[in-house]
Amino acid sequence: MSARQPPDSNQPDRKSDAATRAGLVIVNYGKNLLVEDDDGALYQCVARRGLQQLACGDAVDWQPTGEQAGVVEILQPRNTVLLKADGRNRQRPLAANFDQVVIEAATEPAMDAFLIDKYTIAAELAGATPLIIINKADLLSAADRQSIESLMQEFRAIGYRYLFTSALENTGIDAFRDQLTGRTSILVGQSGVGKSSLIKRLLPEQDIAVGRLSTASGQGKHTTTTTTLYHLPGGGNLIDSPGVRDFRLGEVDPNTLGNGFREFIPHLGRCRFNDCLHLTEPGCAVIEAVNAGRISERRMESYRRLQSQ
Ligand SMILES: Nc1nc2c(ncn2[C@@H]2O[C@H](COP(=O)(O)OP(=O)(O)OP(=O)(O)O)[C@@H](O)[C@H]2O)c(=O)[nH]1
Ligand SMILES: [Mg+2]
Ligand SMILES: [Zn+2]
Repeated sequence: MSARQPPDSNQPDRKSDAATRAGLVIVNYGKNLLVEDDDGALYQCVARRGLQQLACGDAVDWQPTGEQAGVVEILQPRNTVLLKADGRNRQRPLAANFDQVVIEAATEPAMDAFLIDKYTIAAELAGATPLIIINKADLLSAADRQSIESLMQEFRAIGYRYLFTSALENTGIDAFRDQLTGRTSILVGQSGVGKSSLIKRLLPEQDIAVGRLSTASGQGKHTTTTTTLYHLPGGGNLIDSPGVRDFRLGEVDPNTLGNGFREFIPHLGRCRFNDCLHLTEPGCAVIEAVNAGRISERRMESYRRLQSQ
């Protein structure tokens, strides 16, 4: 037997089975991963060569290589995944195995209804439920509140929940916690809306960095740079993610996009043409529903915008 040959080369399965343990990816720092075992202990891991990109929330099999270190060997199939484009415009997994996408917005930075739409569609296409949080409620004038309420009525009509919170004044936090209990949620939204601030309210013991809004630009300073999974005391997990300027949906088949609009679903399959894209086709059941006031014009406009991107 050559010295370079691994000692277990005749029985690779037995060896790896014996040493392999189940784990949960808590943070992905790029090359390095923080993996939690079934007992809640944390290990600094690297992925074995050739393994696909891992994400926060991934279920993995890994092998210890030292006291608190290991190598991730196997990625378990994902129930859900959210992708994001990296600097080179390649799609990378941001987080996996969540069942709820919490879309956080505020008036500072200015609310972007199209961004909220895109997140609801990403959630639906991933197979997760959207929840909308309007944070910084303490900053809202009566007029702000009214215009936000009327936008939220659109989302409510679709079947989405929304809540007002203030991380600053500690309001709406209990209602928010209720929506998180027993689920794995990912918190998304523009930089500076207060995602980390809300998590701090839910987990006061944790050391969570919070950024400052530059008053000059109204843009959030990018504070959270890694996606991290936190366990909630009442059960459930919450994943904090770095804020975005813009969120792109990535590659979606034009024929599939309509499935991301939950309010389109009852009308899909009722168009004259099987391959109807609901843009200008005659006999389109979705366009009829818009004309009849059953689908919001604004959401339809978002649909058209996404189809043309
Ligand atoms: N007035 C007010 N300010 C808030 C509230 N929540 C957060 N902020 C402030 O908003 C700024 C940004 O908060 P973060 O929690 O860092 O925002 P974030 O969404 O995590 O930002 P990124 O990590 O960059 O994505 C901080 O200065 C917070 O103090 C709130 O409810 N009301
Ligand atoms: Mg943050
Ligand atoms: Zn149609």
